[in-house]
Amino acid sequence: YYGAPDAEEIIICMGSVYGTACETVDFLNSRGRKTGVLHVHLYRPFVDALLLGSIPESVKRIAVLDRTKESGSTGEPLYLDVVKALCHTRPEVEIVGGRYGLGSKNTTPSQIISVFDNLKLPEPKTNFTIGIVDDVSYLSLPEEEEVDVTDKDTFQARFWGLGSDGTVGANKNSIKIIGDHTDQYAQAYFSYDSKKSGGVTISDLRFGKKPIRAPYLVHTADFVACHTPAYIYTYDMLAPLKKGGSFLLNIAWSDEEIEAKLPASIKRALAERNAEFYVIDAATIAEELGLGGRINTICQAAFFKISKVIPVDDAVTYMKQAIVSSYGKRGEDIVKMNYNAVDAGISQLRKVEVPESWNKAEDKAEIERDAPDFITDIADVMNRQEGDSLPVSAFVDHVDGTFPQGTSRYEKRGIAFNIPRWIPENCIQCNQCSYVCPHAVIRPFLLTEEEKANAPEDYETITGMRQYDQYQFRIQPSALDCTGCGNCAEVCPSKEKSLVMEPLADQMHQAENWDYSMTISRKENPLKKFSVKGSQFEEPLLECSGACAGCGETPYVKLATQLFGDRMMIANATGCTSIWGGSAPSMPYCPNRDGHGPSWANSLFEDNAEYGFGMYLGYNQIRNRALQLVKDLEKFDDLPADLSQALADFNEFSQDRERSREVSDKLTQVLKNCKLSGEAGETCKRLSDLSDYLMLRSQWIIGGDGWAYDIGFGGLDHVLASGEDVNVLVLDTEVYSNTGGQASKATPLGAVAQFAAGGKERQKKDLGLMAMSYGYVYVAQISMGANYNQTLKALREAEEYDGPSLVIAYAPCINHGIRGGMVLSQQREKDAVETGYWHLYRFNPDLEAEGKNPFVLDSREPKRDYTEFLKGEVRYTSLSQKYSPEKVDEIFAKARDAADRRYKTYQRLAAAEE
Ligand SMILES: Cc1ncc(C[n+]2csc(CCOP(=O)(O)OP(=O)(O)O)c2C)c(N)n1
Ligand code: SF4
Ligand code: SF4
Ligand code: SF4
Repeated sequence: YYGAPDAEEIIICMGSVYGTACETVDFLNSRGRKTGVLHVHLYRPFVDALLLGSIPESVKRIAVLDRTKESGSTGEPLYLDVVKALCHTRPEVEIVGGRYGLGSKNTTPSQIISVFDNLKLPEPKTNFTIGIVDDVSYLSLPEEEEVDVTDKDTFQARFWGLGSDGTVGANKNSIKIIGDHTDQYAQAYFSYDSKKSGGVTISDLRFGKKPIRAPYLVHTADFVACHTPAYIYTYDMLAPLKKGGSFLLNIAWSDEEIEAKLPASIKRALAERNAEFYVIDAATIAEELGLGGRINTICQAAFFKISKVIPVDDAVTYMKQAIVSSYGKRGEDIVKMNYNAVDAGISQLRKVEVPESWNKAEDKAEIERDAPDFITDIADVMNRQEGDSLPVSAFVDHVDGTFPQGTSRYEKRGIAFNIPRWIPENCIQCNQCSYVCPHAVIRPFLLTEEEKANAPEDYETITGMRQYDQYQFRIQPSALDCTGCGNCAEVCPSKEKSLVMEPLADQMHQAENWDYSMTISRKENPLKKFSVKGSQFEEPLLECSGACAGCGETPYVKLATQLFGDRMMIANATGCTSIWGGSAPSMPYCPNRDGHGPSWANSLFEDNAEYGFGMYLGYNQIRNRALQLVKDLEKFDDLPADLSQALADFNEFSQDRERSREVSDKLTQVLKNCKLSGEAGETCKRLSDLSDYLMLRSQWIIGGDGWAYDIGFGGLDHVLASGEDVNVLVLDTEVYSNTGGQASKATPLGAVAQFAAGGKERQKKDLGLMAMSYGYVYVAQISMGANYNQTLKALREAEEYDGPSLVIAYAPCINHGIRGGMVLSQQREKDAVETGYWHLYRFNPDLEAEGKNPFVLDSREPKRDYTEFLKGEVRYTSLSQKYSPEKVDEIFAKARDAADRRYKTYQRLAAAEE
């Protein structure tokens, strides 16, 4: 128990909220209230006597806080235990229960004050919630403005960084410096959005001479830093800044540019708070020092200089000591470079005067945005990191957890440094740039002469090739959605490159060209959809995802949506695919212009195959009912001609994958307008109610190797064994990518991964071979960059095969540490096959029925050295930090032997019946 010995109102709680409650109790009691908090340390066994012995005699009212929501229960668990403990012994005590911290909300002192204020009311509310504004069931307690109850000498700071710019690492380092070298207490919280890389990072740090209890994020800051210039347009960063606090902005602007360009809201906030404003051009300094984009040390030094949490000279000494221990082994030059970064952070920091006129700075007129309500009312708010402010009523249309599709295209993150510029005269119109783009943000467009005439001035085009020469052709990237991975330019096969990467800052006009491209009419695909070039004239129904720049996973799924997207149902395992595939409010799966797109859902990591199988069975159960109703309807005489025709067409093509959509849509339309009465009319209506289920769908089950090879393997095996018509796509990054690269059974021998620090000791599992052993499962291994055609062919065959299919796709990932970067994703897919690291094959049981060998080996005999591949990735080369060169050679040789053995097995299979 903590608080007033003669408290009349107390809170009973478990876990870290106790710290907040203690702080708040101190705050309230210092203002004359008599409050307290009882902390339950041991929940089971729950000892009534100990609880009763800890509650002061003076207590009249108790609020029990639970961080859980037990649907259907009369109260939450701790509340019920407390009620039971007191009901006979102290029945006069009034007990209410409430929920806190739901949806990972912070619990702050002002929320705790609202709990104590509730206890003071004549009739305190029970079953209340705090931390949300519940304007639907009105259970939330009203919350006053946030109070700052932290010790006045505790220094609080918030840093905004870009994922992988080093901000988080630098802040961890600052915490260590202060923790190790001073007697101060230190605390840090790090929060991230759900983009894979290139997202937002927020670091909240506290330092102080007294113990720090506050187990919540900083909401009143002495210091705010913005390490990413673009954020000043998006986030309300200065909201927590205290009066007299400091703001550090990393930006290349002169004082004049600041006056001209700094958003008015920031100017006003600085002036109103009488804040100190500092700038540093960390990006230029880093570039000049040879640190590339690593601005972290420079900004960290600037922080120490401004904040004075410790004497700046001490901070410099400690930072330099930390540099020696981190980089000492990498040579004097690296150490020197980082020393210089520290010195530059101190010496090149510039203070900017905040003129009084900024108090009245006026906002520029906002450009109106053509976006659905969901985007402006929910997605934009969440993307500004202000989602916690949304009231419950904002979500009434989403109570079942469904979110609209196609929301990612509105994000326009503008995170690329360089984007591709198209050089029309070099272009051979192969569409390969579009084929490989991980974000579907470079596409070929076909324009009529009129559309060309209406286009923006710099919208160059060339005459389309033979099959579509009635149109003008243009390759258009989306400037603000491109991540700058460079894969498009890298693969561009024209003699002189038709794509060159140029700074986004110089290419902003492309944004308008993209917007125009999105308005032009859709043309019938002039080529075969199932060809590399033709597939890219189909709308991608996965676009602008939050995957890392250059991710190897997304191009496969994007291609599948171009081939089957308007009838796909996707069950997605948890993993990167579910994070870039659908993290609220960002939904990159989208409908086509007719409103048809993949339905997508994510269940668990471990049960995805079963989940997808359930989708398939559930859908078909209802579809069978619809098919029966079609039969029933046909039995009626004198059906209207249009209905008879629609039924006949439907029957003819209901099982035709490519035409099922057309005949189902037609029948749906006719049923909608059907005026029949009596039994026939009733049957029509019942069928019309089920018209969403007429289509032959394409069931996909998608996930990573961690899911398919390891945790979900039992279920996957079971579903493949079922013989049903489901398609499984495994994006094989050879590690658990989403959680930072843990080894899976797909990790090859020798690869360094988490839990395999010395290189994996055993060889990769052959999932494909296991599935082939059933004899009735279609199996393929693909690697897009190695063979675009084989990838497309395998996806097509898998989908067409009337039974279970398993496609395993090699997917380069940031966790591989590709030397040369993710710009080489496609190239690595090619290298993998050419060096015998990865093998391409297709096993099609249908061929057996034709008397042919079902196994087709699409990989040629490796023409390059296996170790050449390994030497291109840090996950292999880092072995040399642990082992002697001889030992590394030995591991590499073992890895090559394992891959050779695999290839020989495939060769034997391919030769079996020749
Ligand atoms: C049962 C369970 N264990 C662990 C996790 C945490 N987790 C989420 S995603 C993930 C890794 C997924 O790896 P993989 O299947 O290879 O997909 P990738 O991220 O590589 O696309 C893990 C371990 C979880 N969600 N559920
Ligand atoms: S740079 Fe990358 S993200 Fe941008 S258009 Fe090219 S392939 Fe797509
Ligand atoms: S890859 Fe190059 S040549 Fe091919 S369409 Fe794109 S820009 Fe043109
Ligand atoms: S698979 Fe790798 S590259 Fe792709 S999003 Fe995940 S971590 Fe990033």
